[in-house]
Amino acid sequence: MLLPWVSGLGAGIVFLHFLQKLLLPYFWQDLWFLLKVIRCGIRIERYRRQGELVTVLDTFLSHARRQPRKPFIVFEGDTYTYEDVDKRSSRVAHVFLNHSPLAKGDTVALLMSNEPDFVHVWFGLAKLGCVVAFLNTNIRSHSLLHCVRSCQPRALVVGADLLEAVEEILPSLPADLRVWAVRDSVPRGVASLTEKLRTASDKPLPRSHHVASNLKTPSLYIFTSGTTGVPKAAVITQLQALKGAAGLWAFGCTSDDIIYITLPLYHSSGAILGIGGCIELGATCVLKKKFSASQFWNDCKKYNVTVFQYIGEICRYLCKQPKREGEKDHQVRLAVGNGVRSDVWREFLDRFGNIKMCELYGATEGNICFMNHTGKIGAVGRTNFFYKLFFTFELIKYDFQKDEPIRNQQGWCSHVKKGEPGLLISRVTEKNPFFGYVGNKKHTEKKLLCDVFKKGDVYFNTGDLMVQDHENFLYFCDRLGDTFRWKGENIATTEVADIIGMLDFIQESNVYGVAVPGCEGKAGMASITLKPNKSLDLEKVYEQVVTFLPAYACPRFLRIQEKMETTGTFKPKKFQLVQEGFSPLKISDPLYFMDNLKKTYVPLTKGLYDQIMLGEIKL
Ligand SMILES: *[C@@H]1O[C@H](CO)[C@@H](O)[C@H](O)[C@H]1NC(C)=O
Ligand SMILES: *[C@@H]1O[C@H](CO)[C@@H](O)[C@H](O)[C@H]1NC(C)=O
Ligand SMILES: CC(=O)N[C@H]1CO[C@H](CO)[C@@H](O)[C@@H]1O
Repeated sequence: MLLPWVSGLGAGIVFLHFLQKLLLPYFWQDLWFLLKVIRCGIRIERYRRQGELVTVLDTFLSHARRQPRKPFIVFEGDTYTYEDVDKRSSRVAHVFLNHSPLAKGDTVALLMSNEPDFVHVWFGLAKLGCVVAFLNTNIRSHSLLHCVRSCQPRALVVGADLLEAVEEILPSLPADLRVWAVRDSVPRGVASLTEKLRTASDKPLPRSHHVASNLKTPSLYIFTSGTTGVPKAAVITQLQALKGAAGLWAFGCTSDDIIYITLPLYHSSGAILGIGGCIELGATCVLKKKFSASQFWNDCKKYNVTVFQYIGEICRYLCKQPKREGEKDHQVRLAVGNGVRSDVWREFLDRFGNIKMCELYGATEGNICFMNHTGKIGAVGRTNFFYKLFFTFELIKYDFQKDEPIRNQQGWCSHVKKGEPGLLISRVTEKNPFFGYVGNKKHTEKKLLCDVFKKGDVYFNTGDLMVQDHENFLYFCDRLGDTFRWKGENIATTEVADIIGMLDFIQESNVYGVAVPGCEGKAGMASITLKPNKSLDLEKVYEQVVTFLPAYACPRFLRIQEKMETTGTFKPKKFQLVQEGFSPLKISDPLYFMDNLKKTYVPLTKGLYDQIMLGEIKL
């Protein structure tokens, strides 16, 4: 009697399974992912209710107690256990406690390359309840000065290899700012942290120093150019750090994973998703000073890496490497990151084996993020009924000529249809707040769109153009506004334009990014006009940009215009120029290309152009 019933049930299940595959092909993946997100939310909420706030640092400290001998960081062959990092960061805290009293909530700026001391100093300061501001290690002179000043730190800690950059600006730094270097011999005006660390105590610090009273208190400042103008420090609250740190866990990583971090730690992906994510799991990370395509797989094999973090460029550079024996012979099973193009994604999987590529979308300061929890190639994520309950985001119509969202006669914005690109905006609410930037209120307000669909509503403007397809997968299209991405960094066009504009023969300069086939992001182009009766000095332009800008921000192309066209609001027109790109066949204005060997800009000939298009010249 049981048999028909069982087979009936079986048939029913098979039928349901088919139905579900047909109608809701992603149901289980969606649901599974949602449950994870909810679990994470419940845990944070439970801690909050219990009045026991657990920050990323608290999680680290509990691992250090429970698994002191477990390797936490592996760097250039040396292993630092959880206990080692705990002790050394306590030393850092004691140095600051004794020599440069800092109060809870004070800001300390950190300028350091990827190395274990980055983490030691970060955690040491966190143990004192300080907010740590991570500075981009590529910036120099007045950009660096601007960043330091804008977050008003009480102290600045500098890595040994970056001390020269600080020496340059030392006279211009505020007199009461204490500068510490992680080096034995230091110039006048700089204190040696290394020396003090030797004698400092490694005793744990009382929890009262760092206990968080509220998860909305700032924990870090991370510089981003947002999508508007100069770099600004985005406020990363304890809560955001916690959420970011749950990323690897949400993608299915465990404490047994070994995570390879080659991305710079001054960005949120390296620091929060990478280091924070590793702490959340209690896992081990292999930290690399700088990404190297030729050493990548050797490192992965040598250290038994199972997970790595990427940006699109990393995957492309790895695909470009000469083929070798046994490329699939490694233990990497998962990669987390963003910006990999579909063609590269496919090639990568073909060549290096079945690695789960987990695409992630989210701005450092944003209040929204997407994950490819279904693994559709090319998509950054997927939305569904559940997701919409938690994150209200919309894709709205955008006017590319005017560079602003389109509003109808009543002044409201409107949604794009499925399959059409629209500006991604995300509702700012109590549950989904936007904490803005340090100091300058104007910058914060500029990132917000008000009265979008009704009076009084407020949205965070991501500045990113996205498409949602009929299956609700989301795809990244382009970045709008005053920035573009190149080599994994955000380039603030106004900052580049200001640097070029300082030259005495330049009337105006207008900077934007142009698409180059086969490259992620956009290559920089500066369109300039000359002052009357002045002539163009290409070597001077070259010298100016390489002196004042990080390598990735130097415009690859120059275009000399007779006259600069402006919009109704006197902003230089960009849309048309971006569309025209850099083809000497289509553009009659003189074009030049940056030549790092000759240390100047050279005329962009048809031959040069063809080589760039074929990918024969590395940009
Ligand atoms: C990697 O794994 C192999 C085999 O499991 C082991 O013998 C080796 O010691 C591991 N290497 C490291 C650096 O942990
Ligand atoms: C530019 O040069 C021309 C002739 O050499 C002269 O007439 C004119 O006044 C100059 N203009 C300016 C702005 O210096
Ligand atoms: C979390 C998750 O499921 N991520 C998916 C991302 O995409 C890859 C495919 O490239 C899937 O295998 C992953 O499962």
